[in-house]
Amino acid sequence: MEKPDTGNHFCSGKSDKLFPYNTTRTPGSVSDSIVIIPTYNEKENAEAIVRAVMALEPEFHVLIVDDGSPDGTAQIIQGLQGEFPNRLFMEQRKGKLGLGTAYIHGFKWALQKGYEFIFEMDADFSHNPNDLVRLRDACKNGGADLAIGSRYVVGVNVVNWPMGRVLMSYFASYYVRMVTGMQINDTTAGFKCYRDTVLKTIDLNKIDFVGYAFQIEMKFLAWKFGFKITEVPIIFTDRTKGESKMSSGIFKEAVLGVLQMKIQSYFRNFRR
Ligand SMILES: Nc1nc2c(ncn2[C@@H]2O[C@H](COP(=O)(O)OP(=O)(O)O)[C@@H](O)[C@H]2O)c(=O)[nH]1
Ligand SMILES: [Mg+2]
Repeated sequence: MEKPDTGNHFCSGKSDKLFPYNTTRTPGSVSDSIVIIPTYNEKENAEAIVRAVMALEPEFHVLIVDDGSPDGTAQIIQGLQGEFPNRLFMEQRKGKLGLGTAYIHGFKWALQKGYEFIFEMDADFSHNPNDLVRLRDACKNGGADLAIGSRYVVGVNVVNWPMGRVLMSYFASYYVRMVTGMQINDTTAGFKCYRDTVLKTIDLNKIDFVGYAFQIEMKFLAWKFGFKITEVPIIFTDRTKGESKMSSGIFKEAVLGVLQMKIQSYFRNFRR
């Protein structure tokens, strides 16, 4: 009997080219939606987050992009793949290459497979998997090209983060709004649904940021290209298991990077 395509491939990061997007979906898979979940040392959350997405209606597929987690996250995912054939995929990279490049890799993979709705979600349950349905609905039925799970549509919907982190995130969002002019409340959000056209339009090989600032850059480009962006209110809850990978280096990348990004945008053409 032929084994199902587990989708497990080793790769080295930014230089990988999966273009052009001639779609190569495994027969038998029916979903138009794939949730990309980047992981680094998420052994406490890996199984539960996969099961939570797999239990949803309508059907979602999952792509884990693991950066060689030393804690064995990838082995946990491999152990689940037999249970979810043609629904649970994994790409393994050799080391911790950053959240941004993990997503870029995942986007290229998902476009090549022909998914129409491509999601970003954290592995640590800060993003409630049940909200995937509302994000999808905003794109599929609400006409959005990019739906953002937003903490700051009405007030601040963050649970259990230390006050310092809440303030930093809130004012980072404000700073980005001021510098870029984007009318988005939660500019650093990492819970999103992209319509495939957005990711096909943005040149994924030219994304500058590797860390969390990547989230800002993707929104900025989608906005500059004139895509319809909708914010869907969500409640963000701090992780209860495992550790955060946030660092001050990531923060510095964002502060100067956003200014640079804005200046560079004056010299770019955003016609589709
Ligand atoms: N593949 C990959 N995943 C990462 C990397 N850094 C963070 N992550 C994942 O990105 C998500 C968000 O990271 P997290 O540590 O929860 O950040 P925080 O919520 O901002 O504190 C989690 O699923 C992490 O496992 C990385 O360098 N590579
Ligand atoms: Mg987190």
